[in-house]
Amino acid sequence: MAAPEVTHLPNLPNDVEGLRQSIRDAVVRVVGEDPRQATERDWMEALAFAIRERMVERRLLTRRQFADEDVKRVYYLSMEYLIGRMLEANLRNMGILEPARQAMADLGVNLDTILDLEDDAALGNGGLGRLAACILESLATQGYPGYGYGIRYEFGMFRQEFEPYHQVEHPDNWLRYGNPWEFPRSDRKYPIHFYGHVVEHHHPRGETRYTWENGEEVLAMAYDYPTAGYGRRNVNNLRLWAAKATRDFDLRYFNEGDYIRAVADKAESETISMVLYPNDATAIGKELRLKQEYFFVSASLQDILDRHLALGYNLDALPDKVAIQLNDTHPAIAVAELMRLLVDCHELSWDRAWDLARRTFAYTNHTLMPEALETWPVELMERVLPRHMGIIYQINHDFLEQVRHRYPGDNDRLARLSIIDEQNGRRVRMAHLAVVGSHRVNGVAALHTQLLQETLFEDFYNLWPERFVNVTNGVTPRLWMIQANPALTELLGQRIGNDWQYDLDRLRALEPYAHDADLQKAFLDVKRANKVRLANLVRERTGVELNPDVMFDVQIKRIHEYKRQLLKLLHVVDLYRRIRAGEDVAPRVVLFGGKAAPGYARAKGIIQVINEVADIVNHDPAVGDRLKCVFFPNYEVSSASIIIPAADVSEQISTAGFEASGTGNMKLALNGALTIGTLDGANIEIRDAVGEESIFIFGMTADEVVEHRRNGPNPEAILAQQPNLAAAVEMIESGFFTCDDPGTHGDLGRYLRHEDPFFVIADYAAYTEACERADTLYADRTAWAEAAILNVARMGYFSIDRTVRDYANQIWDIIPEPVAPSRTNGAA
Ligand code: F55
Repeated sequence: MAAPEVTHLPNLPNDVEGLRQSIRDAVVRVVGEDPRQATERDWMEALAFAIRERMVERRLLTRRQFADEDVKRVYYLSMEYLIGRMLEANLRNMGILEPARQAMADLGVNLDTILDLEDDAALGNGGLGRLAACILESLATQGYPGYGYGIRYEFGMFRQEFEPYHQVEHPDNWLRYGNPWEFPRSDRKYPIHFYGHVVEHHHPRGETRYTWENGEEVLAMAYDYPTAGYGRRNVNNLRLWAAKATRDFDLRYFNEGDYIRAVADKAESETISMVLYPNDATAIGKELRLKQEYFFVSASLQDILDRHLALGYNLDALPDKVAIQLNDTHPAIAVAELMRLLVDCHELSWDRAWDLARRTFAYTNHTLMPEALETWPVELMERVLPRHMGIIYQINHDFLEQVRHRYPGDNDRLARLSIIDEQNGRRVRMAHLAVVGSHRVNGVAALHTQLLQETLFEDFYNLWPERFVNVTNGVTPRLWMIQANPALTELLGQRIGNDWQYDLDRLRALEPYAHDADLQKAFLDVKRANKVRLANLVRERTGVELNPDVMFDVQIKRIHEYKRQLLKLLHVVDLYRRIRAGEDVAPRVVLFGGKAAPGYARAKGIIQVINEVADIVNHDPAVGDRLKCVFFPNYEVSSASIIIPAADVSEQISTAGFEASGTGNMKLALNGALTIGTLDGANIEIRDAVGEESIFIFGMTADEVVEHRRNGPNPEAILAQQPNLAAAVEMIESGFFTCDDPGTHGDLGRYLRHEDPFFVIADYAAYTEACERADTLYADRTAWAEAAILNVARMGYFSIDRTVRDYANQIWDIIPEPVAPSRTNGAA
């Protein structure tokens, strides 16, 4: 037993005085600068260090308590965490935002200026990565023993610029100034093996054993990011892995005498964690991607098993003490890797290992789109991960035996269910591996889960209906309300108190005041102030001047055909033409934001045409304030938190059946924007929650879309009957918006007239009609305010805390373990 002074944890003061002292000390001791000469960035770093030492104290308290209480832990495996800035979030969740603001002011530094210096941690593409970040924050906030695992990409999501209309990608060197939030763990390194071959060892009695020999090794080194809960002392951990070359590479030089080659190989092996693939809706068939997936999965599973054994549990207790959630199929190789670790390294029997693995894993699906489903050529998998290919064959063999037994003679079903797709040059279907290897599979909204059961996983659903559950997505109100919208947070506090900050359902207390004229006025004033804040940012970033007194109509999300930015753009062009023709239309600002995958030509074309239309519309003196169109450059988490609170209208207009859930829809509605949306993803649940009066639903249903596809779409016939729409399409394809090269948009015209795969043309009339309903309501300020207030009051269900509780209860079987305030630092 160590002496008390060894086991004692420090307990740093959180008052203004104590913080000021820590920050001043950190400038000298950590940053190495004279406080008299420190720059704003120096102060930012010093502040971050003062917070991080307080976070690590609570992290250690949390870890001690989890160990003492024998808790079950959940491990979230995700290739992406779209975190955004950490400074303000950490200050707020640690409960020291206001004292820190005062301490900084005492030191002569404005906190808000400092907050704005931080780069976003953009280790994700979009919804899937942001959901992972929200889930981690909520696990800590609710006191759940939850750990994140992922990759510490050297370069996150690219920075988007327009030159002047088309997207140009720039590398996101987010670590260039170092990163005060991470704790490098040079003693936490695991070897990760690639290539080589498998050797069978036959034992006279007993099972055949396998060893994986030769090939290459790279090390995975841990970097820890503490994650604080809001309003409690729990601090959880996000562990991100970086690739480091092994000493092998140094030895190679001695063996081969080629120094330059040895160093080059060393550097090459570290490229595994170099860059995030910027694709959000297509599978990436690259060897490096497969290596990234395996790299972080293997390191995470080795670490999880190490911790499990170090805590004194045996492997048979794995499903009782460990739940592992697979965020989409990107980490699905975990199913084979855990089998390898249990069978080859820990020498469990195959059947015992399989039972443990299946009871430990669960899998979240985020898409039905065929092009997004990951499949790996058997030949590639055999070369890169030869042992895993053998394990997958064995899993598939056992699984198909089960299917044969249940459906004798049904070979078509066997082929459909198989983990190996024999049709397309033999490929491993990662979604099938994930379903077979999990005890639960979930979709992310009610419609999405239903469609999973009826289409993509129909055969699996018939086999194992009990495995399928829905967990509708949510968003964290800490970031998406309290941080992003301080003015509304303040107003809510005055009207209904602050209980809703800990239980978002309590926003419902606002309902009885929805028609209160004072509240309505205050609510509209808050919205206007947020619009002024956004207008200032838009002026700074684009030079475009926005009038805060007209409707702000916002579509912010990745650029994709199915999300239908073109539908909104056609509306803009239609309005523009009608304004020029002297028609009186309701004024609006249309704001787009979002990135296109660099290899997705159609999406990049959509960005270009929006920018071109915007340029013409915004400079046409005949238009004035009646129509403005802005493409906000480099849309990211930090800009989302300025845009969202300023939106009057939220565009959620995907072709029904294609958006798994959406989460931007929730953030916008929570901030009082009224949704114009299709019956897709979570829009359906949002309508059920807020009521028909606070949402403008339009367009084909998912069933009608399927029907329409079957009959073959006929955009030309529709265009012939809708002169306004036809005129808008003609205006684009005629080259009106591209003075230099009129041919540029001919292709877009052909695409709309003859292909229109996502029914932009077919839904156009219904869409504009929904926009007009919104215009009419907007013109009645009282009626609008009432609908928007009710919208906010009824969005509590979409808190990520509810989502996480659903996972905890339906899938993980874990309970909260709040760190007791009475727990003293001296406790061992
Ligand atoms: C990232 C990498 C690949 Cl290889 C494929 C997809 C993605 C990705 O970013 N997907 C994504 O963001 N999916 C979205 O997930 C959200 C959270 O569940 C959903 O709300 C949204 O509907 C879905 O498109």
